[in-house]
Amino acid sequence: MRKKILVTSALPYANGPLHFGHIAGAYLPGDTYSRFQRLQGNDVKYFCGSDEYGVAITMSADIAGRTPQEHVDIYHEVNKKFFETLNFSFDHYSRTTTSHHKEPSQQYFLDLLENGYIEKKETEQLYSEEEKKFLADRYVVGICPKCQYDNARGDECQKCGMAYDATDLIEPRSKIKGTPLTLKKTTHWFLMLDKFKDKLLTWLETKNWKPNVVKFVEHYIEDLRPRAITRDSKWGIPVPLDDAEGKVLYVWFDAPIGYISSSMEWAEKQGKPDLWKEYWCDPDTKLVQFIGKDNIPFHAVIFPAMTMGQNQDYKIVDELPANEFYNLEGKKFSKSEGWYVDLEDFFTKYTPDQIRYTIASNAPETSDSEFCWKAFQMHCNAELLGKYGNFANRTLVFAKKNCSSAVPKTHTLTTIDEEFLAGIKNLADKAANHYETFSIRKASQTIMELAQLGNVYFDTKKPWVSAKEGDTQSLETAIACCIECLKTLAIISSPIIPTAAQKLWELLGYTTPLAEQNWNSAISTTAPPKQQLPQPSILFNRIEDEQIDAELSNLVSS
Ligand code: B3M
Ligand code: ZN
Repeated sequence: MRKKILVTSALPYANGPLHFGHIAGAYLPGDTYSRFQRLQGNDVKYFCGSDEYGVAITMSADIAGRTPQEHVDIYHEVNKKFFETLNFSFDHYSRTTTSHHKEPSQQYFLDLLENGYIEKKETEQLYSEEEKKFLADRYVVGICPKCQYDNARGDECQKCGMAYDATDLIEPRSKIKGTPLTLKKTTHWFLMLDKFKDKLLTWLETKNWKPNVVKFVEHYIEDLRPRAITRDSKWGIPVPLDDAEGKVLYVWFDAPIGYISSSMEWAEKQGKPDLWKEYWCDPDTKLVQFIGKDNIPFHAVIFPAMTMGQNQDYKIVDELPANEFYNLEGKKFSKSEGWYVDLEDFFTKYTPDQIRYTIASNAPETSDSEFCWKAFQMHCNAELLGKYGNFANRTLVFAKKNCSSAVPKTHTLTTIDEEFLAGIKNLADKAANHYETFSIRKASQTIMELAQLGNVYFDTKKPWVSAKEGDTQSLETAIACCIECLKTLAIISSPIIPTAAQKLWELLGYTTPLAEQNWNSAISTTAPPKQQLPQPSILFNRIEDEQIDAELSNLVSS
């Protein structure tokens, strides 16, 4: 039965270049899942977009000497280009400054206010006498109330992950000026999160999420408190009230609604402005949201609570496969500290499939992991080239020479042949289960298991000996079985390495796009004998030691 599946990946801030850590956390997992579910014949819509409000933007814009709009206009395009280069298959990539975003964001606020879940309060907020303005979030640094880290950010501690209000910091000071801050009365509107505690706990019990997510959420829900959801700023969605001059919605209030506004913009571009409702307002839709672990509170607690408290029948997240962090050679990616990989330079030498496969192979699904240049070389040379590419090349070159560049007939199957064909089917089913359960690390291992099964079968059958002995039937059967393996390899690898998989699909003589196939029928339909096989060509390049040595010395010297 065809299912409707809504997939989202966290909206990246439009305030600077993205890096491999972003790919590993929310984007490669979301893209592989979307590609897999499309192959399963499901009706998938994959939405994302740039997150363009909040202090992360205004601070970066200030430092760059730009207006916030000028700044996000630059980095929205940088984000889009990054994702296009990596072949992420969004149905739409929007931005929260789109005109579609204001109405649903203000509707959420007004509904929550009307339903008694937002309260106006006069409170004391942090004020900078020197800058003559209230400061919040990342404009503030101080001592973390939980782990005492002395340079903790104003919205969450980058050391222990605790999320809090800037007023919770000990000895708060201005991030820009370094000056101490005082408390001054101001009015803000608070989301009464504590009112959702029982509803959230009951809802959470219906989820079968990863232990790292459940543990974090249960702990977070224990201490739910009213949370300020407005800010003193000119940059953001205006608070839709007459007495809220100079106040905007807190970025984390409007950003998750960006998934909905992205789908609204998509629907309009389809010429069917209400089409988005068929996904967001259908209880049978499955909503799967891919994020990094630092976004768990907002996606597992705050946005679900907001949606419970407003009046539209929007879906609330069904699956939340949050990933841990992905580092670089043992340390966090940091452009400011020169500890990063320049992606412009990277893609002049390596391919998107090589980095997609490498990240999938040690994806941070249950614990932090990292990118290492030596491991990258191993994954590309020993696996992509040595197993996957080698099996494809030896089979297709042999077929060109001994089977007139066509898929040969299958004659009487021996036990080895039958076991091989059964093994192919078994590994395809394993791969499907891994994709279904968000385990792209295991899926990438299964892909290589299948490639290796093919290489071992080729070595065992020795078709080159059959050719010498004139045993055409054995030779043809062996190559026909190898082509079945390659066809299945193309299908099960396409969510992770779509470009190479499509190329292999074409090398097997197929002319319709692989992405439009149905997983089960493509795997169970034998390649037709006499199907013409194009000129074989290589699928992956080798990476030489000198290249990796240069990358490592470049990393150290930068
Ligand atoms: N932009 C935080 C981040 O980039 C934020 C995600 C929003 S998802 C609605 O990690
Ligand atoms: Zn801390």
